[in-house]
Amino acid sequence: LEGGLCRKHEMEAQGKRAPNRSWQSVYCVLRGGSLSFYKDAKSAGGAGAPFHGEPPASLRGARCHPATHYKKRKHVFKLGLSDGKEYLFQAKDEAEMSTWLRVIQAA
Ligand code: I3P
Repeated sequence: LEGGLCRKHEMEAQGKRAPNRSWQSVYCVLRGGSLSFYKDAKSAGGAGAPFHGEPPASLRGARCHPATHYKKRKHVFKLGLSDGKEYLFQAKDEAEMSTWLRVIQAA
């Protein structure tokens, strides 16, 4: 699965807030149990560099569920990685959010 989502980086590690907390558009690619981030579809397709040089996020042991506590935007889900990183993602609608949740939870 791949596609554009809005992303907010919440936690850098357990108990450590992420320094850059603004919402950003990222192009997400889920393959081989890892989630990779790119600036856009073009850089994801070619030999493009990952978004801000970020290494792929391993989904092993990750938790992913709707961010029911987050009221500022709709269709937001939360991804918590086993290393303590946490992200919020905003999909364009409920259907898109469900697809990402299902696929991430199955990864
Ligand atoms: C952040 C930006 C985010 C906001 C975040 C701010 O500032 O306004 O939209 O999150 O609040 O720190 P900046 O763009 O200067 O990085 P919300 O949209 O969720 O409020 P936070 O630090 O309370 O997460």
